[in-house]
Amino acid sequence: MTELISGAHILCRTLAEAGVDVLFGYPGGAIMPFYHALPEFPGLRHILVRHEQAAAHAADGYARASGRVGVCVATSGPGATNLVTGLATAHMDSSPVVAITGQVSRAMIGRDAFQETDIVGITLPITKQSYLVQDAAELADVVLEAIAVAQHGRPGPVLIDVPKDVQNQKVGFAPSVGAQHAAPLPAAPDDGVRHAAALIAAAQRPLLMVGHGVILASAYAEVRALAEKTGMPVITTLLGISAFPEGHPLHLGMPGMHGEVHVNRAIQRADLIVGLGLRFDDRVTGNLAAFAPRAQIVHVDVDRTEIGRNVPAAVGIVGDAKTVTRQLVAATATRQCDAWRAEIEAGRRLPDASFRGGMSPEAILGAIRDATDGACTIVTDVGQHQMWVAKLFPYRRPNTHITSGGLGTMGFAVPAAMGAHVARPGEPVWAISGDGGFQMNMAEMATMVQEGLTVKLAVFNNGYLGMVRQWQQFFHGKRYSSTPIWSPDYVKLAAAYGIPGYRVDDASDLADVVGRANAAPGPALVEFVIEQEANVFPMIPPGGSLSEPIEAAV
Ligand SMILES: Cc1ncc(C[n+]2csc(CCOP(=O)(O)OP(=O)(O)O)c2C)c(N)n1
Repeated sequence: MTELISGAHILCRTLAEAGVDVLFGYPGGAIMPFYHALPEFPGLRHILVRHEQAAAHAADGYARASGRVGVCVATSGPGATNLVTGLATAHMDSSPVVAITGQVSRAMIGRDAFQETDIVGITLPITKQSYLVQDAAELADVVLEAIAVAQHGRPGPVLIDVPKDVQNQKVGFAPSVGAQHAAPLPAAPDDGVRHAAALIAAAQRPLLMVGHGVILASAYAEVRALAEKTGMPVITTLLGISAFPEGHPLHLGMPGMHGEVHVNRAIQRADLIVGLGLRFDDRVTGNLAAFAPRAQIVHVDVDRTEIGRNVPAAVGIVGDAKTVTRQLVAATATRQCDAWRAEIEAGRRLPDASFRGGMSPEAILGAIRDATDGACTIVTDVGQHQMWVAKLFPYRRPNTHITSGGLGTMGFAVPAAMGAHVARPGEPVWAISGDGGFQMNMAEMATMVQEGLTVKLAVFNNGYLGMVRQWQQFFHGKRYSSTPIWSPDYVKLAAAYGIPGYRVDDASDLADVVGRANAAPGPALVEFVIEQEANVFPMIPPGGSLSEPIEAAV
């Protein structure tokens, strides 16, 4: 039966009926009708953040941890523009986020009205799709389509801009949940799979390179089966970390700018690289002209436009990682690569975190692993600590490493960890940040307290914007221009928010303090005082080839 309800009610109702149960947002003038309707939908939990950027990152973290769409809400103008960094982050990392923004009323659009911004125009290049909804009668279909588009194929963010008068407009509403908007994914062509299987059978030095697409498609078992059937050593990109068990004998580690030397050397010697769900971006390849000079490349990606974009593919297969890998497992003959593995292993060294003992990254991350029994989700920020975590944390379960890979967004960890916690309320979630990135979104501690979000906050305090300082050390003659950074007293800061805060500057306290912080009932903050000028090694200079790592302090 058709009933007369407002656009705001249609929005809430359609979200709830589509299975959305949490929104991260912040109100304001142009979105007030939506917020007026919201309390009538108790199934929609609203989490009030302290900055809209955090709403977008939290929705992104929720999406990555849950495999479902993450939703954020903001008002027009500054509210909407504050979402932009979060949407760009989600776009670069293929995360299904739906953003709902208020817009000035239709009659005011184009008049430089108060808090008017063309957010559809601004976000066009960083969303899969953006809608300006001009009629409330279209809202239900737009919301359902947006949710489908965000998740379909290669996931990504979608924006729905709703003028205030459209939120107030009353129209007849007939629920249409269940409508199918997404076209089916293309089936992987058999000849591509057969060709790839033939290349795998013939290769002397094959590698399997695993990216975010494997996590997005939950293709863990399939990838493991392919690796074990063929003996191909496995490399996991930054966003592919936790897609393959760390301790598995076939696992090599991370490639690229801060990848281990034996991993990059294997790439340079390989005669075949089977890339599953990755972009071959510049942080992975280094100088493209010198990348994997002997390798043919099989590139599997759900996004047709990625194939051949950065590296030429001998075989390109369009399809999701789970389907295609399953087909590859069926098509490949059993083989092993013992000689090749022995050649790689001969060059393997321990990951070099540039200093040992004391307050080393290994010791800190080991304490977090021990306190959580390894059963935690780690969300990292951007910088040196991010690379240390990527290289050193022993991930045991799939999809337990969340980071901003493509955009490299400082400030991501704290709010994204809030979203991850909402998606996984029963397990520890640790946000690991540097002193720079933490200060970008530390106001979200208030959100955690108000909303009861149990996120553990680790701050690696080296007194610098460490990764930039490291570049200055190597490429700018040690001119530390604007990279020393002052911090507040984090223990007092935590106290001001009413949460436990700890400072550790002696490794002998690590186990005790991290254990207490992890066991505390709500959020807790631990500041780790680390060596100021530690570096992340090895390092490929920007634009350099994977064959030319800087391996130690100079
Ligand atoms: C929003 C944003 N601004 C600037 C940068 C450039 N950047 C990359 S790493 C980095 C330093 C990070 O310092 P910190 O958070 O203290 O972490 P550390 O590297 O010391 O572990 C900067 C400034 C960025 N990635 N993101």
